[in-house]
Amino acid sequence: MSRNAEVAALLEEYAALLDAQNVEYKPRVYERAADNVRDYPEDVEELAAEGPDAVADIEQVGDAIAEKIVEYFETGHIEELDEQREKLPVEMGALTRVEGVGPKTVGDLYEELDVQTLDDLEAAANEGRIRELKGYGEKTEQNIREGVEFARQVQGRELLGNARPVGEQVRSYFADVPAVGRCELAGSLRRWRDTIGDVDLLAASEDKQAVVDAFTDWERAAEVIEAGTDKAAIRVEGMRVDLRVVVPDEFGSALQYFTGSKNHNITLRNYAIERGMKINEYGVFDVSNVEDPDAGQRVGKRVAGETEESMYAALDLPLIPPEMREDRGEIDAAAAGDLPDLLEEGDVRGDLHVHTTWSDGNDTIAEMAAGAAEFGHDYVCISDHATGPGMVGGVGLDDEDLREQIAEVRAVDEDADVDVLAGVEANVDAEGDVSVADDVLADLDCVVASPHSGLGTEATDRLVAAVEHPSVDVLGHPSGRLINQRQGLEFDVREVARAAADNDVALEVNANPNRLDLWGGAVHVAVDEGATLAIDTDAHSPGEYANVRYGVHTARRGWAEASDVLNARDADGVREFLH
Ligand code: DGT
Ligand code: CA
Ligand code: CA
Ligand code: ZN
Repeated sequence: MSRNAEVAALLEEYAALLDAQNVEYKPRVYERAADNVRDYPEDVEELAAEGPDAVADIEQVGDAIAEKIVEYFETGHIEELDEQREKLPVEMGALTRVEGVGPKTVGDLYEELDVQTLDDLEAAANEGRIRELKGYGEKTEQNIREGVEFARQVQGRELLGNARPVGEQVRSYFADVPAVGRCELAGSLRRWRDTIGDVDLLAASEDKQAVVDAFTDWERAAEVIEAGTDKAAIRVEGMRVDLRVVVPDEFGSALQYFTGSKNHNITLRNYAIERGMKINEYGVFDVSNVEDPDAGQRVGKRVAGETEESMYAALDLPLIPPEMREDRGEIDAAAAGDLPDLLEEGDVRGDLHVHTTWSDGNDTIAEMAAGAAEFGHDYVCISDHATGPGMVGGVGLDDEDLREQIAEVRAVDEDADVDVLAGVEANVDAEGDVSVADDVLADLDCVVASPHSGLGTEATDRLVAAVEHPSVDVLGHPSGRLINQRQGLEFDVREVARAAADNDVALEVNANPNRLDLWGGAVHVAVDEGATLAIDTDAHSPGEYANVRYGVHTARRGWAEASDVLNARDADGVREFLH
């Protein structure tokens, strides 16, 4: 597991701090470098060990940036970043999470109003001080006031895509610690929730203290928050990581308990009580002959606990996959023998939504095709942005561009190791229409229609119209939300799903960790309505193909089976659906 994302975040912070001080040009350079570091398919830390020249081999990473990256891995700090942080002592991450507040605004508000924190920003907005500033009106102030509220709600919850690698890094570190027996992620991370409050880990050991010590000694721990004899918490990349250590015999019961969700556990506990059983983090206990089952945690005859399977089996239930443990009826389904046969990572055979240098992607059609082959896909659909509202800076393709691109896709397809399909990602306008000429639509294999504008409004009719459009094949990131940043469209998922099922349009589960759109609860409704899903990464470089796992587990949160998923079919099956 690499630390590429961690380094990328620091470069982005540096870019934002410079941007806030109106430094020209350099912020973009650092942002581009950050993107390429984040997407770099191998471990940047290993390059750094070889020195700055090796790091500078990464595209868009120059000597100065390469040296900073090496400095960071060697010392844990980047001196110039620390200097900028001192110059502009603001909570950049929290402030720029407010919609409409970018680094430049942060710079202005610090200069003029000494705004450093979300509290400062809220006070300035409430007291009407922002509207007094040059270039800032009443409307902006109002937007900021509303944005602060949203930013507060999401504060402290980390994206799954950032938290998951941290959890996996602890596990691989523990793989070399002799005292650690079994070790699993727990909590929301094991359930693949789209945001994570804290990272939970559970380890089994006969020597709990040794495991706690190894944990708090981990070189990646920026801080030890607390440490006891069988549990500890550290901070890694700003995230709290909780560890609990139990004896091997109680590993299954503890894992079941600490995986949650809380509501799943409550419903399961009641289910157990009705059957004369008691379930807790120490096991399942038969209390049918016990006078006072609440006299203690370990009262009754212990019938299960070493494995999670044994816990559910003791209640005559099959193991319920962690992603389903959200109290959405999974216990009843398990009891009735109706658990779905969930989609698995290996079921996905292609990607129907990726970008290239033709629009805002980083790599060519041929490179994206080669990347798809290397990832193990059978097919990939190139779906660059069409022009239209929401497409800034002339990024999108017009009809003529698309005609040319289709020709290139056909040429690449001849030699590629995967089937390369010609697609487009068209913007869904306010009427649910797409702005691509009919003859071009007819030549394309796949039309992904996605909302990029007018977000934050009620949009059921608009999305239903898009789904009913005769050329549309996939409704891309249906809500347009950006987790922790932008709320996205509101719509009646059931109504849109029903229309999608009726019109043979697939609903996307966009696997980008910033989107996860549709999300688990919505997937559950879509599957219930018989809609087909498309699990797409929206990759802008080959490194992002690996994000597909976030889409797969999000679909599993919605009880999806392989048969619900378009790109779990082979290439012929996909072509048939698109036709
Ligand atoms: P998060 O961290 O907010 O993303 O969500 P979780 O689900 O990871 O919650 P966390 O870290 O507070 O606790 C981990 C698990 O421990 C949780 O999923 C279920 C279990 N748990 C914690 N508190 C309670 C509780 O009060 N009652 C029950 N039944 N289980 C709990
Ligand atoms: Ca947690
Ligand atoms: Ca926790
Ligand atoms: Zn896209």
